[in-house]
Amino acid sequence: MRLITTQLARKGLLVLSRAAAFPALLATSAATWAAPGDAVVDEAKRWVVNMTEGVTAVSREIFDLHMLIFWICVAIAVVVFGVMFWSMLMHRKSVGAKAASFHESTMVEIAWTVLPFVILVLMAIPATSSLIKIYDTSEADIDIKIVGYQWKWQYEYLGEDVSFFSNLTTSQDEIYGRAPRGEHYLLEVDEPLVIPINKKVRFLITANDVLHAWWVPALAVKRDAIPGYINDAWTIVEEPGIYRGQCAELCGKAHGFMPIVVHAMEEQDYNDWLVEKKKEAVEIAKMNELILPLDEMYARGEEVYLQSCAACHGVDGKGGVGPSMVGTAITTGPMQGHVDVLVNGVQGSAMQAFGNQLSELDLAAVVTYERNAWGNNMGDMVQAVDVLNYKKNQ
Ligand code: HEC
Ligand SMILES: [Cu+2]
Repeated sequence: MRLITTQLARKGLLVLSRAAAFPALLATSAATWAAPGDAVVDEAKRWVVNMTEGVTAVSREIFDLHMLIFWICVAIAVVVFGVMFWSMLMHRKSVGAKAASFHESTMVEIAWTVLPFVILVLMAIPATSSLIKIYDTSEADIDIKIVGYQWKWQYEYLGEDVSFFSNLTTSQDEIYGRAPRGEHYLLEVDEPLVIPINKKVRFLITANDVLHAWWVPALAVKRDAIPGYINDAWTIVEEPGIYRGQCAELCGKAHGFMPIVVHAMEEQDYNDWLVEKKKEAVEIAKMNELILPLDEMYARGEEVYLQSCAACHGVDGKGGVGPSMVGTAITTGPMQGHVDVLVNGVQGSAMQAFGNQLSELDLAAVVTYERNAWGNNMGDMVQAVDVLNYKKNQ
């Protein structure tokens, strides 16, 4: 208890001393957010309490609207509290003030109904004009479908045959305090969403399992991802840079582990990236035709396992959110059943269908790994072509 009190006191002092430097901090914040690229978290920014300005026309407009309303509130507060304190001071008993004894002033009643009404209508005018802009998703140059999963995002470039998953890359060691935290702790992914600058990008946002929300503050985009329903949003980023965000709807155990990274680049770089991505897809298709020896499948499977499965089944296969993988009827039983769990998931459980999330090669590798790791020692393996055939024949 004493510890908590002293800690609270210390924290309070810190906040007070920081608050004294508040105006200076506001100025630094504007500078950091205006800078393109990946802003380093500096101590000054950590303590900024105002909203951030963002990097798009819409985000700046929202910021200006926020400031406008803020100053209107300040003005109202000054007037109301001013009158209140002035009356208390000038009409106190010790200077002999006598209370007035009137009842029901029609003038006052009308004034305090009409005045707030007028103020609200005045505030609604700029707010509505901003909202209309935010919701105008027409005439987009690029359409990207975003799907929320427990717990990752999938990005699909419509009409381009490019689709991939974006997974958290912060290591388990950092999360459990066994290694120092990196600069982008819990805000880093293996494959960021890539978009070109100065193009209108429309996002079609939905979810595969439960509610999620796609939120990137710097772009002022925050939209719910709802299973069976598509929400849209848009952005035009003006400066190349890396912008980070998070899922903003409580979506289960690893809600804090599905960050968003948007990499905005020059149009030429974006086009090159797209070409590269399409080549990759062709290569993956080729890889699926390979027949690999057991040790290579095992090594590949271990990588896939650590990336996609360990969060639920444990690094050592002993379980967590999901059951243990050691010596179970599935992992040491018939191959067919094992492949089926991976491809189709287990209905109504956290075990999702990985059939369209992992390549056939990766599916085969992870099954091979599970059957041979942690003392399961089955000695058998599956090849990509087997998984492909299984999918075709089911
Ligand atoms: C979001 C958490 C989660 C992730 C990620 C996950 N699983 Fe599962 N898994 C589960 C749960 C929960 C079950 C138990 C399902 C049931 O039977 O109700 C399960 C069941 C299984 C089973 C069958 C268990 C048995 O009885 O032997 C296998 C095999 C399996 N998972 C493999 C994998 C592999 C391989 C991956 C990675 C590609 C993976 N899982 C990723 C949660 C997860
Ligand atoms: Cu989520």
